[in-house]
Amino acid sequence: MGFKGAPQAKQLDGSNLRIGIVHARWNQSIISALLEGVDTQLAKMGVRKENIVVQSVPGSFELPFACSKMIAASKTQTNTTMTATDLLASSSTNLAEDLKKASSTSLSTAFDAVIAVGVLIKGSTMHFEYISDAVTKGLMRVQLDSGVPVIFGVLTALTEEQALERAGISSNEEKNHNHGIDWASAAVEMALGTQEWT
Ligand code: DLZ
Repeated sequence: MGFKGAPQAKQLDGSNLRIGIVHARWNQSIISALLEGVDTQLAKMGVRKENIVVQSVPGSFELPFACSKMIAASKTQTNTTMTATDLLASSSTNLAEDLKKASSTSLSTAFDAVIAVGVLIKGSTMHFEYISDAVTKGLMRVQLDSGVPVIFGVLTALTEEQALERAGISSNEEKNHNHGIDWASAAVEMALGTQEWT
């Protein structure tokens, strides 16, 4: 029996995208499996390794702040591969041609999408409810405020077994599905979509 929950991934080309990943370190083995799912799917969709930046934070509660900082920092760096000095040193006598080349080699380092990955497992106190709510609202706010899609890669599981199933590593193979795959597809789709809308 195949997994029926996730919509079919579109055939999309992520080869020009830059993707940020921020993950929490709580429930590390589950996080690792989810990150593997993200990584495999990003590669399948053509996203290049050098265009993926991974950062970690202690727990899920820190994800919104970290995503916000990561996006803001990436927007302020614009890497121009041909500088004015390069232009002056250029042996070509055709300045117009050189200027055209310089602008076409300018590469933005801004992220096209960020994936926030965390695993929250319900305990015996209200901690789970408060953090789940804060993180969900925080990540939504970051994407609306920044204009950069932030993918909600946070499992909010009632039991550890549920989280293992959603990371594709439980002993019940029938129930296994790695949600990291869906998060990577969503990141590429949203990144390409927002490029088309502007
Ligand atoms: C404190 C805490 C607890 C109890 N459970 C989790 C969890 O299941 N998953 C997770 O990502 N983080 C957990 N944390 C840590 C908080 O997210 C946060 O890192 C701390 O409260 C410090 O702000």
